[in-house]
Amino acid sequence: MSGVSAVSAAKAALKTQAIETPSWAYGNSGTRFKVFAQPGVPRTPREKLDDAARVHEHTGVAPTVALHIPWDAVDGSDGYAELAKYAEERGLGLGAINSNVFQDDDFKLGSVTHPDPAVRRKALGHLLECVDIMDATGSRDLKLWFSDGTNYPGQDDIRARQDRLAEALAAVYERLGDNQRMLLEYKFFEPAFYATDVPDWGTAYAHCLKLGPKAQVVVDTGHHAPGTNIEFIVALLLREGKLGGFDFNSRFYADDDLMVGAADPFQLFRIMYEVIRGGGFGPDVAFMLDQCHNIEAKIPAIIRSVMNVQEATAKALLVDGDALAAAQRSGDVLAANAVLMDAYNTDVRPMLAEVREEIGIDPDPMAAYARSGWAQKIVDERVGGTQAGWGA
Ligand code: AOS
Ligand code: ZN
Ligand code: ZN
Repeated sequence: MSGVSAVSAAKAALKTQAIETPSWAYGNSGTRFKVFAQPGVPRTPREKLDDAARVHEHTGVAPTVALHIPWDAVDGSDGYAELAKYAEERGLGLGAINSNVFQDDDFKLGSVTHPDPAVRRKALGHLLECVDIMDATGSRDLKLWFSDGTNYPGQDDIRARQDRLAEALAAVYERLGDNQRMLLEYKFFEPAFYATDVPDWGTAYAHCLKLGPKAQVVVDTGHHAPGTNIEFIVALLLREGKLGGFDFNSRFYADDDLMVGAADPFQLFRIMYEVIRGGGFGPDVAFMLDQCHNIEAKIPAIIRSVMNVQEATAKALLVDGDALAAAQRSGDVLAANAVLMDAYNTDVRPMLAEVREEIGIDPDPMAAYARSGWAQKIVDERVGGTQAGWGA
């Protein structure tokens, strides 16, 4: 493809990208040491949607918001339908429903893998309730992350816990509607330190494969050991038709939940390249953020994160596929690497500014938000904002 048509194809693709922001990123959050409360944070799910609407207004590519139950709980299925309507009135849709079977005393030794069947029933009940909520909100995806695991060798039976997990996942799968999916998230450690029940993509993949096509793996970029080649996992899952989406964030050490693209923009580019190469750039792979903004202002941090994903995507879209394939075929290692690096080293910011102008928004989302006065308005109007949920 010539330079000019490559750029226009990339611009057209960028206009179709959708990046989902998480409701919990708008609220106060912190580490186990301290929550630094920020003035003006949302007090209700509706106020989180108000903030998300600002992110969408200034970026043009953040049309849905992931909910977390019970952090975003409202009364009854009518309440969720009304929340969906509230979102729609602001140009938004409700996205993935995130379940929570990790913040209840009963789940100290596990949720769906707990040795006590009564606790397992309680955990399953919550997951099924989340599917009821999806029916009311029109959400497609149920995102399942389990903190289940053990801290000490011998604490529980590793194999039996897999059986219990499989049983619960099968019950949830059964309950899914035709247009609904379950996305199973893995995480190599924390809060369990000896053995986590869904520690890696292989475990998630094995369960999803058995369950069927509505079960897909979600890759949280922060959930890998240092040095893991995440783009390889992405390529493999896509090849197997099992990549359901991403929880994007950045890590330096563990599950840091920093702004995506902040710690390692090159890794994000490599991931996006494999997404595009594997045919995953489309509605079937959900691009979600899973971040917390503990010391920085939340809305601009989310805007910046969305822009970081766009920039990595734009660079990946600019990889000259023909030149790369030719270099790979001829075994020219350096030329092949140079093709990727040329795309990565392209300054795509002017192109993205044009994309924004072409869809009728300000070319500089950060400046537009700063000028909008929203940050001051929420400080003036919202008193007593709530904590997102971690450590609550
Ligand atoms: C936890 O480490 C995971 O990243 C989950 O995605 C978690 O459920 C999310 O951060 C909040 O729902
Ligand atoms: Zn996550
Ligand atoms: Zn995480």
